[in-house]
Amino acid sequence: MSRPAFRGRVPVALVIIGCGIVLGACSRAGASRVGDTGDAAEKVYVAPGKYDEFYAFFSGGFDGQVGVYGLPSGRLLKHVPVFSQNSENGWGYSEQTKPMLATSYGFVPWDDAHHPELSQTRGVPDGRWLFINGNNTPRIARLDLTRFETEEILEIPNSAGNHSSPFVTENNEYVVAGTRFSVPAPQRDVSIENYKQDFSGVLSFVRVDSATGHMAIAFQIRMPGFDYDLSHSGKGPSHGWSFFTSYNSEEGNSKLEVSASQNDKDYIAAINWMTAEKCVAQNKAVQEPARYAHNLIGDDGIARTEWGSSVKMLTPTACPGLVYYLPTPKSPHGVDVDPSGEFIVAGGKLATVIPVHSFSKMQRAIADRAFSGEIHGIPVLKYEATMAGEVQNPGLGPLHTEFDGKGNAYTSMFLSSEIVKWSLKDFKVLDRAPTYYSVGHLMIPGGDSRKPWGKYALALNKITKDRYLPTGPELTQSAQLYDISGDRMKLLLDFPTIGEPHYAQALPAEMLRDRQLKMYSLKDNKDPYAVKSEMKTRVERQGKVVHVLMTSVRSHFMPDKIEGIQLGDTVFFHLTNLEQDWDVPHGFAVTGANNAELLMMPGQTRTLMWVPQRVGVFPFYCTDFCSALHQEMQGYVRVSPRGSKVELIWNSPTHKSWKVPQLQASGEEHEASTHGGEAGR
Ligand code: K7E
Ligand code: CUA
Repeated sequence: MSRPAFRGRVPVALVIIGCGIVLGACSRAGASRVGDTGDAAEKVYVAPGKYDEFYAFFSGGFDGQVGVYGLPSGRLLKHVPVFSQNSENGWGYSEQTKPMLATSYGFVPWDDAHHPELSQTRGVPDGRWLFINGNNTPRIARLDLTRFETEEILEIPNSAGNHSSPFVTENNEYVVAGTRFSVPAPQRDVSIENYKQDFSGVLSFVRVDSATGHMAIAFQIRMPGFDYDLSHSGKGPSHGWSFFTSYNSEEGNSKLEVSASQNDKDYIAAINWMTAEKCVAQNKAVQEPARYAHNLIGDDGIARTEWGSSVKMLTPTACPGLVYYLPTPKSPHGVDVDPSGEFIVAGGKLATVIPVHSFSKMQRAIADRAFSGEIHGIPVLKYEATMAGEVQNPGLGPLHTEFDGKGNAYTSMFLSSEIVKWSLKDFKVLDRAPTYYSVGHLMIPGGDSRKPWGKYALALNKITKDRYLPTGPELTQSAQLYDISGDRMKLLLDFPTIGEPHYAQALPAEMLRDRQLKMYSLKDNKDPYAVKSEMKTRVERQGKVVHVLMTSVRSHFMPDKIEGIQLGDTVFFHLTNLEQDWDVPHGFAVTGANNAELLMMPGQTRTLMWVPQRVGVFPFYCTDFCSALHQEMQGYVRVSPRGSKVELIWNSPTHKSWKVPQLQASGEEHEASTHGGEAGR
């Protein structure tokens, strides 16, 4: 077995100032091997009116969303809101979508999204769904890829920093969720000094319904109080296993840059989820109370929250064979399984080699009980017993590895700012290409699946300075596209990204292109406040709540004059877009609204809550340029003092006279919420 040439610790100081060093080293003069420019331009040029070859899905990092880009052009196709409110289309502001952001902590309109993962069939992306983790308030979201919309968000209890997530198994049996920060689980009032006794690291397995995609927490595993950083699931022969890196096996609770960098090795936790299923079936899991939100958009287009009340908790000692620890040098970050399912590659960010574990050797080591000890009852396999080899002198700061399906691996090197290509045959470095700068994840289309499409590698960079026109202190993040079809990598393109892309996924455009929904069917619109013709538009008062059932069609709203609103009222504008044509949304905004605009897709109903602040007459208008008479698409709402005698009137076709009595004068006070969900208030 190969031995590392240098096994000393990378000084912590180097990590901290690494970017500085790297930036110094990577002067612009070093902008090496940009194909030749003409050649590179041709490879990324997608002529006007032509389509890109791949859809690529980037996490937005601290922007909480998903960015969809075309490759190879790098053109932004869509910004899909997930965990963060989006003023552009009212996501998280409209009454129909507010419940999507419900959590056990209340309404949480932001998160830090790191890892998009395409659903898979037999280990290959199938183009059905995209999963993505919310790190800060632990959640997993599922996007529907016929609409490019978030359809479901599941909160993960007992977790704190849902970082090693979602990482699907071969047939979406599970998406996983490992806690980055260990915490008292369940939460309780203990001293931080009691970390070693009272903190644990919970790993969650979330079942995905194969027909609907609906998620449900199947079981959780209570682990030692390490930081569980990243994950990937087995494939082929290793199907049935999921692998999680951990750092801080020192179980430090402060100043981790030092306290968690003591041990020469940390661990990959190898979880046999098929064994877990057996243990759960044998009632070896303990039902523990846990409150968590499960938010799902229904057939009627309205999000509702259901509350989970318990989880099935497994402990490794109660379920022998469930977990093994694989010692892995130096605070590993990424863990990536090659297309064959045999090699488990770790990115030891402080390590000087890239360690590669062998799944078949791991199986043998388990059978031979080649253990070097145990931690809280979890057997630790001997390092040598599972090692397939180490990639020597790869560079500094290995983080993540992807594969091209042709026997090569590509590892991102954060500190030395490069992508390193190496062979899965002999673990020899074959090529290296600089990145500008400080690459985090990298992505090859299908590169974490059984059948990578290869062709391109994408570097997702942390630092951009000097690559684009400067924009003050805050700079965009950046991606770089490399051609990997030949022996040597060639940089083709730089392009800025929205938010901080941590990971990304991509698949051939033809898998999604012709399956896109073009509009919602007006006929099938089940929103209780939908009006499907202008004849049915109306205004209803229920106590201090006023419902405006309004339509939009090129180029007017119906009604477009409303009087009889009073200060102290809460007004719900329910806008149904009557259009049945592709790419004709209408927008709706009203003066002083404290939330956002609405954007109604054709056939869709969206609801905006408006609490008038002062007496007067206020305009509303369409915000999306929809026709030559878009600027004419406007109206007025009159607000009178509380107790005013002004009658509730509006100008729908059936009520043209302005002398219309109230439709429903129930006089009852109703709660100021129209659509389900606690967060919708
Ligand atoms: Cu390496 Cu959150 Cu996957 Cu960023 S993580 S780089
Ligand atoms: Cu409708 Cu502009």
